[in-house]
Amino acid sequence: MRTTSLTDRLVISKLLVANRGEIALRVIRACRELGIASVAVYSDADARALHVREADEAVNIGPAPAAQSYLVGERILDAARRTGADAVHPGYGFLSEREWFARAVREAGLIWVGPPAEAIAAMGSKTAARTLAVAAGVPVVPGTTSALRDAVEAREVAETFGYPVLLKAAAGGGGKGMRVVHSADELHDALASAQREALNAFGDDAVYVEKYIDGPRHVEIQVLGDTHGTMLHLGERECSVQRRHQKMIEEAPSIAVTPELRARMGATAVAAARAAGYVNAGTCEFLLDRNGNYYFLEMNTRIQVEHPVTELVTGIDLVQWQIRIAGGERLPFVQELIVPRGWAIECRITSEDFQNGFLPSTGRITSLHIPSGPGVRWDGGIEVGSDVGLFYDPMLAKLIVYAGTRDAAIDRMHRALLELQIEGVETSREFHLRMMEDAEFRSGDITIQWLEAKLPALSAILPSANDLRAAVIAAALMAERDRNAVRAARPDVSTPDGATAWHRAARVEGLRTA
Ligand code: MV4
Repeated sequence: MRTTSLTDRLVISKLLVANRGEIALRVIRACRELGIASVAVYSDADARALHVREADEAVNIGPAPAAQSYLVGERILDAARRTGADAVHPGYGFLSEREWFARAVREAGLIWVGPPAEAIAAMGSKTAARTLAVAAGVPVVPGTTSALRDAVEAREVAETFGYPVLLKAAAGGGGKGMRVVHSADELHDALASAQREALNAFGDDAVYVEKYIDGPRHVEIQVLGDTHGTMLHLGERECSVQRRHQKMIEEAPSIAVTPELRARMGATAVAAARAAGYVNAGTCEFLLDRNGNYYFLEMNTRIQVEHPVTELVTGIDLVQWQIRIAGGERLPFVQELIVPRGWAIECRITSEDFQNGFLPSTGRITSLHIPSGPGVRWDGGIEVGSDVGLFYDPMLAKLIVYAGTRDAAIDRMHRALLELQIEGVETSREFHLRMMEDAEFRSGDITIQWLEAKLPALSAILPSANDLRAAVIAAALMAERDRNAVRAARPDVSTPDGATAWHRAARVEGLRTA
């Protein structure tokens, strides 16, 4: 029984979580801490999933394909009506950034735990977002704010900004429909293919031009705004370590951001959010170049995968505050007192086979050891027996660590990754171990292009399966020899059994035992 009075004033008493996996669990945990009942929704493939069992109630919303379940707004609203939920949290992905769904939730008389539909719309179009940013005095990459009419106009615009330029889809995001153009003679074909890709991906062929920024970092600012006019920023996340527009490792703070730059970028993000009429948690993405110039790219109008690193360095529970804000509460924080403390790193643990070019891996989790100990957080959606298929995103869990300094956080992540054991599917664990051992990653001197250039060397240093087997056998033999020597000299001392000796020997040899 809860006895605190603080949360008893919450206007939300039952919240439906319109998502699955680790983020559904994250939201359910926040609900439980706030004394709010939770409703899970699930597809046929997720009938036995963790988020279903952890929620107070659960409703089946259809077959495994997301297009027939997690993406069907009507099914989710039905589930809310049937269970008497009074609020909906969309998590990330799925329906989280669909303006029509935010509107439908509101029109059904439910509380939407997210930004106003109008703010989602304002930031959904990249050209509209650029126009809005320019009007608010927010620095954007030099370029156009409206779609190109044809290749002739594209050439004129490119001439004014100078090559290389980048063609981008107005409806885009995530790199689809993007083309780098180095000279005028590439422009015509690049424009045609960018338009074709944009039409295919977004049903809209509008493409615009930006000056191409070479070798920047991806730094994003978390914002949090309430319905009473308070808009705060919670500092930055460094997200430059990504592959094919998928982030792999995120940190807070960024090694490239000084307190002075943080204050300026934070004020910029707050200005962009205010201009969009933003409320709730959101993120402004920036490119940060080598000279400390930063450019607003886009705003993500949802809670993001990497939100935990910000939670750890600020001590502010973003998901709880999303819910409290949706319920009309005031943010009780003062901007000047939100200062990042220590260092947090997140590794995305995916069911992708690092040693086979990150090929998606499927199967049933047969064994799972979750890291713990000082400064370790596991935001996961799997357990032994979980089936990992191809219907949904391959992210199984996020391993997040917190320590006093960046070096200590990297050491801690390395230790936590060594503890992590997952059997049944191939995972990205080995990739992350190699990253934590990499001198360039540790130096922090990286850009958004760094990882893809690094990957061949990172994979190459892996010994072959046969070499590993031979080394493990050698290590086990050495362990057995040592054990016998100890036994002979000290019959009174207990010696480790074979498995323990093997484990220790492998560790001494620097081998991973799974
Ligand atoms: C850019 C850029 C360089 N110059 N814009 C990629 C996805 C979309 N959010 C914007 N992106 C970029 N826009 C200009 N003018 C480079 C990227 C980019 C990128 C940005 C953030 C994180 C990873 C990236 C990987 C490749 C390219």
